Amino acid sequence: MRLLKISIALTSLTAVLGKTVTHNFTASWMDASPDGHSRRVIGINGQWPPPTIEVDKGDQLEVYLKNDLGDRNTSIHFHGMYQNGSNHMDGPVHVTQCSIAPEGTILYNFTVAQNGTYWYHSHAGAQYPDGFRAPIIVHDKQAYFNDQYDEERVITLSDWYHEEMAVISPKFRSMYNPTGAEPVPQNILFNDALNSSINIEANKTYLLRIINIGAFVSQYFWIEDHDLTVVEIDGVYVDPHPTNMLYLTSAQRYSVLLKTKNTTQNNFAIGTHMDKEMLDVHPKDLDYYQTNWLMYDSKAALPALDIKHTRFDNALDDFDLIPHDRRPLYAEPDHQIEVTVTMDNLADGVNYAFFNNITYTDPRVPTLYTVLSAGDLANNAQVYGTFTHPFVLNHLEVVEIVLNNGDTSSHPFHMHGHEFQVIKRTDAFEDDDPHFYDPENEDISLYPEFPMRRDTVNLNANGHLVLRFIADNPGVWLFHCHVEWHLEQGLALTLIEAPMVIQQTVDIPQNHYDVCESVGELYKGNAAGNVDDFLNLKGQNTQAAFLPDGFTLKGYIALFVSAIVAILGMMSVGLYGASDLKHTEAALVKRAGVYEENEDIDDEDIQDPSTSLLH
Ligand SMILES: [Cu+2]
Repeated sequence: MRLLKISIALTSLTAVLGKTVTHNFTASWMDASPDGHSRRVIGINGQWPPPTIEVDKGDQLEVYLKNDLGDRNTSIHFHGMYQNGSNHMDGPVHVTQCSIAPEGTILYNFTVAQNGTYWYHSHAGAQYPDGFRAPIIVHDKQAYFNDQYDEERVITLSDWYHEEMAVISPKFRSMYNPTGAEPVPQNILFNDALNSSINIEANKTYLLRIINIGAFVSQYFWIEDHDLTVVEIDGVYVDPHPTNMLYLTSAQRYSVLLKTKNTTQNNFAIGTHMDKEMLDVHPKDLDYYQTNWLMYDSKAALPALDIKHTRFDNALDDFDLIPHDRRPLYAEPDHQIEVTVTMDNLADGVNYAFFNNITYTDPRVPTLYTVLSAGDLANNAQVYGTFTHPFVLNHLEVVEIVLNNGDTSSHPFHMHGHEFQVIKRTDAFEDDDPHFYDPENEDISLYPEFPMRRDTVNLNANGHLVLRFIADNPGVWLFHCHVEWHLEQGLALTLIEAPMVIQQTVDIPQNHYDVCESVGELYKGNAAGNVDDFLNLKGQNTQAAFLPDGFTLKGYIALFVSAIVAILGMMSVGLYGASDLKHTEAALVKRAGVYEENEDIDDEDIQDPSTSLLH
């Protein structure tokens, strides 16, 4: 009897706590040809596409990642997982962990206390577009739409390049690409193939989980002659919302209910279309559309897409969605962070991306490890360095982020560790008419009563966004553009949320420190690796020097072009660059507009511009 009681108790405990799901992942190079062109990709356990992770809400997920890539470091980020109490399992290198060197193994181990559609991807330099990305599905027996569908299907959308990132990225971030034109993908894939089919039966309802696991372009998604009902975005359940077309930026997810036809002898085209507005150049031989099929009958014809009658201007606006939990607008903010996105050239000729003049540059010590080694100084943003662009948040305060877009392109912004309320989003505007946030004329009565929440949101060209969240998840969280090219250009900042609580709740396993030891990266000290004086940032990684005042992008390009055609011009660029590199770290810090009072930085501290986003 007693044994039975213990057994019942253990069973119910497991039901509450969830089971443990363990994956042993070995990342290695292999060949694949998803679009007919064979290339080297990063597979997991000799499999590409990498396996989908499936868990139930409440499960413990353990992923052992062994790096068998041989020629580079790696890591995994579990996109959309809040990692409450497990900040060190978040994955971005130099933010919450060191890079995993070849032959190294790390254990990611955390409780999945949320539900919905997610994905995992490498977060070590520009690496996931080489194929290291796949879905994570968190099943939830309590989902409000659980009894409204018969079966589910997972659909991934992705742009695809024929060359490896290690080949494309250096060419992209180079003085020979002064406008920062993003590499144009060769294809868009659907479930990592071309012309795929989703097999379904008539007179049923399906839950489609659609994920854009791509690196760059946003995509439109629609199924001809079928309606979609949105029920989830980025893990947040929303009230049922009918639409016939979705627009997914990189990293966004939608779950939709699809009611199939009662009877039909036909198959239907599923269209995907890359957002051409995001491309700086439009190659003539690029296929901007892909045709896939909703397959009712494998013997029936496969119809072509009817592009002529397809309208893209009525794709779903996610701002209109209402979270099913009806969480009201958060209170007026305790802490407002306003940043403006710009793209510009620095003195090395490379085109960078900035929040308020700062382009993210990796610290020498992962920011989380600085929190854990800084004692009381962890509350002082200065210890995290200038170029991680740190903001220290107080525990449980309401934080508002205002994002102005001073760029001519849209950008999908992702916050680690949180979903945020999107309380305002302007349309896109022309270059000569940017619409930035104006506190004097802000009409807060227009903010939604129940704002939509998600973890990745699109910022329109030359417009602005206002986001709110509650700082209830102590940790170090990166906030960045999810266009991998723009992250490479430094479009990121660091939120250090409740550092004193992090010190009390996060316990780094020895395995993670061993990873640092074997790769030779620091795991104690401030952003410069200084362990004796945390306010002394001497030796921190810095961004490249600014161009001289009055030196515009147009001026730079003109000089660049003239330099190509004249040896003399080339020499002048060299001289300009050489003279400008004499800009000191102190001058850079001052120009960036922060910590001007830091007297510990002196004029001799000249550092090479960091290229450390590539690992
Ligand atoms: Cu971007």
